Amino acid sequence: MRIVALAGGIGGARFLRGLKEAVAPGDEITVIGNTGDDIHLFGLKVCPDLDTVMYTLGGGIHEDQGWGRADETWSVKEEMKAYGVGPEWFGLGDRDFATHIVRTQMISAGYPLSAVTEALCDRWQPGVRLIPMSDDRVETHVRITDGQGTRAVHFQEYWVRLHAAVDAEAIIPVGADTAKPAPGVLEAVAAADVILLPPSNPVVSIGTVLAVPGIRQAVASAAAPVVGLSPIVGGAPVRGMADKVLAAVGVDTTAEAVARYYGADLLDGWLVDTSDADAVQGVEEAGIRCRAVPLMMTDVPATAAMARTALELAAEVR
Ligand code: GDP
Ligand code: FO1
Ligand code: CA
Repeated sequence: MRIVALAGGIGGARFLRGLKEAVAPGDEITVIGNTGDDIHLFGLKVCPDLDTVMYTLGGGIHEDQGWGRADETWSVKEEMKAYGVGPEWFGLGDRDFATHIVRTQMISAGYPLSAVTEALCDRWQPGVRLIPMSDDRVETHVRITDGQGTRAVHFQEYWVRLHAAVDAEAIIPVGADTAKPAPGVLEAVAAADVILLPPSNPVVSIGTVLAVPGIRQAVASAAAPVVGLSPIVGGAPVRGMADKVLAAVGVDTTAEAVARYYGADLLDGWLVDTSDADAVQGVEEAGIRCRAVPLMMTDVPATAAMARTALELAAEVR
């Protein structure tokens, strides 16, 4: 079976670890990764969501953080601080720097991001094919108003430095409107037997992937059933700032509202947590098959059970 999953960072990666356990030998998983979180720092291109998927599935992730490397040291970061060269608020470790150096070196040599990602994955062997949503630069910015007035800040500054403390007035995936799907993306979607939307951030992760012209259309018109899993449990994100960015796009922070945000033209099935069982009827009325099952990714077996249920629902709605 050919499975395609769109993914952001921590939530997507954790789901994929369970999906790998749930599939049969010979099944292929292609991950279309979000690059809207990418940030250029110290002359290097950092791809947080691609790296979180690669490290998590490749066994190098810092498990508690969900981002960055395990067994990290911070000498380079300390030296940059000693030189007074910022920003200090984004935690880049020594091991992680190596990934960004290799990536930036290959891009400078003319390789597209998709080829670079493939090369980095040669080392990590994530067990899935990881393709960036686009080889073109897309960077999510957030419009905010605070003591310094109204301005746009990079998504990473909004989340990591400002902790999403101020409201997000608008989410702007800069470059998305002229970006092209990376090689292999549309082909993988067209050839898929199942397409999954993991419990990633619906706006700045899945939403950004879908904002690349051609991708949403391809997923909506694909022969494969499309099944998503709610990242909102009990009316709140399990972690992160999904509530803030959902508000920016006028969507309530509920399991039902997110399904409607994706749309019945895109989604065939939707899994909500048992605590949101009251949402099932509303989702079904929107024309999307819906089931309430445990959706907390507490460990790999629990996540594998979620993935199995998603695949079962896909078979039902096919
Ligand atoms: P990020 O790029 O690191 O923010 O990761 P993603 O965008 O891939 O996923 C973030 C989303 O994962 C958040 O909106 C969380 O609510 C969601 N999430 C994290 N853990 C869980 C979980 O155990 N269950 C569910 N249903 N969602 C989760
Ligand atoms: N998230 C943080 O909350 N604090 C950090 O200092 C931080 C550093 C960082 C470095 C490399 C990387 O790949 C990811 C990093 N993240 C950090 C996570 C990053 O902000 C992700 O984009 C979030 O998980 C939201 O998508
Ligand atoms: Ca992300």
